[in-house]
Amino acid sequence: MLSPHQLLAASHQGFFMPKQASSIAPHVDWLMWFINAVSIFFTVLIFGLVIYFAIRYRASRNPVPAPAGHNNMLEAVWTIIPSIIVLVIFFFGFRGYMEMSVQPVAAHQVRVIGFKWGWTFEYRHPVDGTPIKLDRLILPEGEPVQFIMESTDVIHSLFIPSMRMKKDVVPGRFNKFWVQPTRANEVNPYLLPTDEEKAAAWAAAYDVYCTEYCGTKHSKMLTKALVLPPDQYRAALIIEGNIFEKDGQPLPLEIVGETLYTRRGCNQCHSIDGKSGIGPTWKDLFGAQRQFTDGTSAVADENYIKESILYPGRKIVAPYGNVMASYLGQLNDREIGALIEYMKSVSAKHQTLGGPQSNAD
Ligand code: HEC
Ligand SMILES: [Cu+2]
Repeated sequence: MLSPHQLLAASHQGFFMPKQASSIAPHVDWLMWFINAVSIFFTVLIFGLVIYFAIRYRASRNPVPAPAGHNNMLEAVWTIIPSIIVLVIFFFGFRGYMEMSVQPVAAHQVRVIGFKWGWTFEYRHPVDGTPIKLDRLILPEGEPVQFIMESTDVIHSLFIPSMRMKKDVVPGRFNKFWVQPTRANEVNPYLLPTDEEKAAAWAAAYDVYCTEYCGTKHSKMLTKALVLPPDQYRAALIIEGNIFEKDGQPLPLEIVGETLYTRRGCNQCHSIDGKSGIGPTWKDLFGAQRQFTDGTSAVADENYIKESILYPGRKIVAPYGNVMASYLGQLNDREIGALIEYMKSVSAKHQTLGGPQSNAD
């Protein structure tokens, strides 16, 4: 068992806010503390004076009130000093805002896609430039990263508290933000052998949230940002770039499908244990008869599933709503094939003869 002190040291928690982990964080914190200090100072001053005056000039001691006059000096002082303070706050706020808004010329690029209810972070493969889609962030230490953010449904907001970075993710437009991480995580999960150790290392990475209330599972839009030294960052992307293989060996398609099921957020709405969620369960889906809201029906085969993924609005399974966003252009045929194999693997009506399907082609 860790002591509370060790837990605090292992977490990213600072005194009030998580420890600073980006180049902008000291500016944000400085201004926040300055505003806090000014607020506390004036709160104490004003309440102190109110109490003091209430006692000092109480009616019993001063039965005949003196006429309240006008004091030009006093008026000038309490106009000019607050104006100067407000201008100082404006100056530092504006400077920080400009620094956050002006995009660095050379930066790593990450496309951020917010959806109900998860995140997809799209990278480019460091060697061949092909897209890599992850549900967690990997960031290089000491190098600027630009986020190009969009939403497939409603407004979300990407927040990395340790980096003091937060920006809305809005449907129908791109929002940009950039960040330069300053503190690499101590443990790199990609260098660890077992899944448990990897999971623990990811758990110790920086927290990422959605901070714009976006519906039922808004609070489940949690993920992690892992900061690695640049060479390890590159190596991690190369490993992640190939979900179809592990250690150079092709993986069975249903295993790839299972990875996509969690990594691409299908699990937020579809269970595999028979419980219905926002969407129908995938248990025994393959080969089953589907009833649609328009009264028609069909058998769930490969074509139907592919159509449901690319054009979810065409056939709405009763009694569900049309809430699934299209994955057109987001999942390629090979990935959809893997998802279908995964659905088959959790469906009793489907038995593949001759063992699991390999994707070695
Ligand atoms: C926001 C919730 C949500 C997410 C995320 C989601 N779906 Fe759906 N999905 C639904 C709902 C609701 C339905 C039923 C209504 C319809 O047919 O559009 C559905 C229907 C389906 C169907 C037809 C199922 C059936 O029972 O006939 C398939 C196949 C499917 N989704 C695949 C996927 C895949 C693959 C992913 C991830 C890449 C995914 N969905 C992500 C909500 C979601
Ligand atoms: Cu959200």
